[in-house]
Amino acid sequence: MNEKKTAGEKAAEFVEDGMTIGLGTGSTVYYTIRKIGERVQNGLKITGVPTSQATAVLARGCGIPLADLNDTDTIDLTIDGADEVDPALNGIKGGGGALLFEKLVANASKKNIWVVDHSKQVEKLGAYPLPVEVIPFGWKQIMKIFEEKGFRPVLRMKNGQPFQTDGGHYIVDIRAGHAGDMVALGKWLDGLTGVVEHGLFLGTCDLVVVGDGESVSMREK
Ligand code: DER
Repeated sequence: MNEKKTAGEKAAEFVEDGMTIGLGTGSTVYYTIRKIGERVQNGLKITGVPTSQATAVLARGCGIPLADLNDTDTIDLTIDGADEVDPALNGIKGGGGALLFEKLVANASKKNIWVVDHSKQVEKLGAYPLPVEVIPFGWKQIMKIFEEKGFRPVLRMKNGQPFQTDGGHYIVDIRAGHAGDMVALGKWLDGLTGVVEHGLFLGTCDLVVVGDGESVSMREK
């Protein structure tokens, strides 16, 4: 059974007529967007706010009307994926490279739902490399800072070139799981000049929909 599909399609049930919906990025929320598109074809009236170019193309292809975040007052519900989710529904995101726009859309949302397969559930965040979005100018200086902290930074590459986000930034993946206090780590990263955003999403998710084999479960914050 496709656990991503099970979770993704289940989350689409939370979408109601007249809502403005934040549309996440990734291979699980892909199924949510497809299911929402089917419902739009059957008369559902919603407006989607995409978190990436890739999601905008997918949503447009599904016939979902879209709006830019800057033209949106509030977002009723955002549905997105995640790379790790702990028991308190804190998470690591950014595996798909969309973390900055995802965090902006999530922060503008009344409710956030994450859709994951069961492998994303962890007791403690940090086994998954933490994506850190940095501006290209001086990225090597930031790498040095991470190396001195023992975070083993890796510049994310694509087709032999540094991966570029929709915002034109680079992503450095760091292994900081041993840092322990994720709140303190997030605050430290927020203070680093040249760091645009990071993939620690703490206190964001209200409900996680988990695909597990044939079944789907949900956990609220
Ligand atoms: O970049 C992200 O945070 C995406 O939501 C993504 O990493 C989610 O992973 P998925 O493709 O396994 O759903």
